[in-house]
Amino acid sequence: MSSLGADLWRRALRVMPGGVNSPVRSFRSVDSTPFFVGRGEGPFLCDTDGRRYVDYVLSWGPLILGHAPPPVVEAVRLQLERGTSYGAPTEGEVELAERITRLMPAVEMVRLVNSGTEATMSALRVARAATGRDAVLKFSGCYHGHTDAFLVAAGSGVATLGLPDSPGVTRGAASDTMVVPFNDLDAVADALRERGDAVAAVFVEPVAGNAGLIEPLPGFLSGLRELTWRHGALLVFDEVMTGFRVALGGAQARYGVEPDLTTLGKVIGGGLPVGAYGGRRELMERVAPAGPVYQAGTLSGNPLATAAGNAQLAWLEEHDPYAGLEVVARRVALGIATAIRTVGLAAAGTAVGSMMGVFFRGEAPRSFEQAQDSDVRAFRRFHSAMLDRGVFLAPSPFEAGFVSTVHGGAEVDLTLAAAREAAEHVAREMR
Ligand code: KE4
Repeated sequence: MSSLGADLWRRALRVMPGGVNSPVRSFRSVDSTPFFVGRGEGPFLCDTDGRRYVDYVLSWGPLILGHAPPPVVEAVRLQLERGTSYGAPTEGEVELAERITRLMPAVEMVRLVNSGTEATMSALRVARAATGRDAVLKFSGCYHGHTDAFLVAAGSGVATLGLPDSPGVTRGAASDTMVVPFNDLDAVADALRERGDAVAAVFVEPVAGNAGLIEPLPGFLSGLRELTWRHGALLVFDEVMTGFRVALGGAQARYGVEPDLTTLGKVIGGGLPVGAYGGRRELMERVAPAGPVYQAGTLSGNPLATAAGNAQLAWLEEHDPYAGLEVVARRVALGIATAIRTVGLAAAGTAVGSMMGVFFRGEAPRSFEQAQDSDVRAFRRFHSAMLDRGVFLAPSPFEAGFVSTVHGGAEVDLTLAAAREAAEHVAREMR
């Protein structure tokens, strides 16, 4: 690490937990220490030492147009000169809400918040209020932000209640959460058969992006729709990551399954803090001040964030770049996997829209449990070797990667050349 980077890291560790403001940035999952970013340019990140990386993290999803895209920069610049926040209604909020509800018909009404965590926390509150039920079912490996109800590990047995997955989460908070494996409809049916009358909602990442990248099996999402209808539970698609990443209308458009509630974030903020939750009008009209379900936020829908989000979504709506994005994501993921297999290591690549995943295992996993059965040691070495060759992959084996509209042929060629060298380096190290 550069002397400036090393100095910044020493200072950061003294004043911030783990030196970061979000754990995954710490590079602990790859036994390393992070570089410090000086600037982002298109598909690149530049660190404080001037090194440049092809960036496949893209701020964990928001930057589908790459870093500092002109439409977003211009929109934020213009707004900045008119002020940063008012705490009063603005045209930008109406425009963003109309755009979201136009592009996602299942979202008839939407509330803007400041993060994905706020979105899922609030959607759960609406679901509990609407059904009068307390329990929630989620899937292992799916992440819905850090609200207590979702920081829960699977209990033993299908329908036994969850266990706190973090100190500070009470047994009471965890006890209403059930956890079953992703893509396992039988486990969902069993859980709902046993406790269905208590379940307010089933929360799912329609494409799991927090376990690497795991696609839904054919019929899984439609099966969830059928089972939740049958048991009177709401179906909530957490599209904080997949929203406007896997298709213009999100995973619900791609797979043709309409949830009752949808949560959003990342892309809809263009890199500024925005989350959102929305769905059927009769559900959302329960939210204060229209209804009794309380939720509020000082900076919710703030003009800078809505300016960025509107500019980014407007570009996506005009150009609909998803077919091309999937070609690039597939070329990168499968190309990296091929490079790794060429040196005799097991690897599988996956891509859905502009999201991708590479696993150090023979086949693409169908569940988090299968994803965990991969060579994490090899992944760590590969991540470091790719960084040394100017390619920044997510610093965890259980995160999705992202491409943008400005990841061009030159960047992909550089990435795959680096992957071939990095794979040989790892193979030598592991002999
Ligand atoms: P935020 O509170 O971080 O804005 O969103 C939480 C969230 C909710 N739902 C899904 C499907 C998500 O992927 C996320 C956040 N994603 C992580 C990346 N795995 C954010 C990165 C981080 O935690 O720093």
